[in-house]
Amino acid sequence: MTRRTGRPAGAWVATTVLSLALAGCRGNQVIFNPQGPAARDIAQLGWFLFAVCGVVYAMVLVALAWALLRRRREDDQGAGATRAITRTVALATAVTAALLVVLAATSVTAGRGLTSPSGPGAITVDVIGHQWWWDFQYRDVTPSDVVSSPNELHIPVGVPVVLRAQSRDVIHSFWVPNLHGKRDLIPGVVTSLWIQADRPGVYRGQCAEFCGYQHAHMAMQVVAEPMDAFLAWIQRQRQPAGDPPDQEALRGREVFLQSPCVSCHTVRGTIAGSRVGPDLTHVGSRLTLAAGTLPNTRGHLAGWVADSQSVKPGNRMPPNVLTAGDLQAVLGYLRSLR
Ligand code: HEC
Ligand SMILES: [Cu+2]
Repeated sequence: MTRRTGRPAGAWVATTVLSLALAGCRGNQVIFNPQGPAARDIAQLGWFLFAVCGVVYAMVLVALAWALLRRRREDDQGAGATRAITRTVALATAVTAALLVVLAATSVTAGRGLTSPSGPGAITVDVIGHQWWWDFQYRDVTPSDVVSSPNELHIPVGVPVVLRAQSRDVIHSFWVPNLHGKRDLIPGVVTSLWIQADRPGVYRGQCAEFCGYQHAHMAMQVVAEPMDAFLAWIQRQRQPAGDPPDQEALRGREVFLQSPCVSCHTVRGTIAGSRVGPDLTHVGSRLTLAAGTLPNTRGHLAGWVADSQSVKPGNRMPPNVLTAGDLQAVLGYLRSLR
């Protein structure tokens, strides 16, 4: 029985491992699929190190096999043999030293390229880490035009974007593998990095430094789009919330503005102006809720507002106080904020 299934099982394992490995090379949160200059430099460095180390490893194994299989000879203890051994060891040491110098030089050069200032025309976005969500703020000369886009970073394709990263509480780490390596967000310090996307797409990133209970639910989406789409997006985001489109949303706004929601959330154009939680002015336009935890549908929004603590235990939003009717109205209002 075992013998008969042995081969197909082996083939099955091999196919599965291979297809998993290949699947891991695509995807929107994968270092093997670089979509910008910084990620490409990092991937190239990684492959180079892998290749050099692979060749060295293979050579060591060959030498070991040769040493094990070779027969002992008469003159192994002779002066000639000793000289040959000394020569070989000296040569191997020299090659190792040279390789280490080359590896150090390549990694320093790659590091320099990653930190060198980006060219003119770069746009700047402030990245602010919170337990457990991201705020992306687009500066503007007019303070009221500063746009906040929680958990969703929009960038124009082909343009360097400088990120100035800070934390409001503990250390977080910004990591979007398709676009760049990790950069820590440290309380009291502004760190920076720049990213650039070659192609339109949605890339996923995640906090890469353990930051407490819901660290694993601290993700973000990077939406890279052509410049005109990006400009249209930011133009829409600059607008304050419009008037509710229907009766339900109208009542929802009333409930929202009279409930504890306003002590933590901003909806520009209303009296809600607190920044403890994510800005909700355009919450209906986002892809996900609660830092990539839920898709942004009415059902998931309902689940979140009704009982966010069971969705993301320990998160900084207190338990719901709304009645069922009020909750429905607030959902209608939040969905209308696009
Ligand atoms: C004590 C502060 C606080 C109060 C009060 C509060 N929230 Fe929140 N809210 C938060 C925080 C913090 C988050 C982010 C949670 C996370 O992702 O970890 C959040 C997230 C949200 C989100 C998801 C936003 C997004 O883009 O991911 C919605 C929607 C929301 N709150 C609606 C409400 C509503 C409606 C009320 C009133 C019934 C309310 N909140 C009351 C702090 C608060
Ligand atoms: Cu974090």
